[in-house]
Amino acid sequence: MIGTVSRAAQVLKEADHILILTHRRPDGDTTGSAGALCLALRRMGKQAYIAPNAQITRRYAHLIEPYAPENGFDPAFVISVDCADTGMIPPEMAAYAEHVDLVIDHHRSNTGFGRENLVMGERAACAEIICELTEELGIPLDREIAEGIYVGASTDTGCFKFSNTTSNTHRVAAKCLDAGVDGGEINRALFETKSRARYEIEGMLFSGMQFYHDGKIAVALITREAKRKTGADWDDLDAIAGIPRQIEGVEVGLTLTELEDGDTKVSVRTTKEVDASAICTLVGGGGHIRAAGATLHCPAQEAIVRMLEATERVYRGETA
Ligand SMILES: [Mn+2]
Repeated sequence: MIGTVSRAAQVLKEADHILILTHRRPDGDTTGSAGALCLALRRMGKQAYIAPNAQITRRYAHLIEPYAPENGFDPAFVISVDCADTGMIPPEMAAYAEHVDLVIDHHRSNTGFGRENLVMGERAACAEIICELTEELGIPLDREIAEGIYVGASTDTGCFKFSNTTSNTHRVAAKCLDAGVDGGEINRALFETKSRARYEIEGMLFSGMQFYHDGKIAVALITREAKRKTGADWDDLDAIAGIPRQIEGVEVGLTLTELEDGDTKVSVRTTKEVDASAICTLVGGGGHIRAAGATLHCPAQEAIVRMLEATERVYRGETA
């Protein structure tokens, strides 16, 4: 852990005119954490806003869009949530990336790029840290604040299923339920409902899956053409990287997505046998032990070769 919850709370008590930053390709954790924190700060009587995120999707828009800054707002204090490094901060927020006053995050790879940093790598979701912070600040957990925290905890743990889920995650979720959050409804919307585009792209992903290393490595490719054909957007692709690992015997699921600019986004999901972040570190990315990622500046076929090489190196016990 870098920094303490009590130190972060003390810093927040003194702060005002606050702007909260979320990460690129915003997920439920960065948006839920931002929304809950913004509300908590407002309950303390502070002026607090969330910077608009150009890549926000319909699934999570309601968590941050109501808190967009008013015209002419000039922040005196900047907070980032769920961002491991300045590279994760979207380009439209670049002016603030080098001047973050408080970093709140749970990525073990966090570089500590803030003036103050609260990084708790043992937490499954950044939202868990937000929950502890609100308690330290003495802000009662109401239904509205709890909804953001619950969405963050649920999405970063795959609906409380992934191995990163801890007793603390469940305690945080229990507090949110006590505050009036409808967990069943949130999880149905996030995990039990799929768009037509998602259903079609999953079909393509399953039929095109390739296996290596005695079936222990599965590679799925999402091409630009598949995205165009199905009309799938980032929202439809949310958490799709978990699919290859669902197949029995697969220890490493590599999901590659062709980006519009010619780069390839890679998401790695592993079972307990393999360290996903070790694989991604070898190709310039990072992340968590079971879920990590990287962006490779090459076409997808070349990216597949490089990822297979990196995975084989990790199997041989080599590290970066
Ligand atoms: Mn997170």
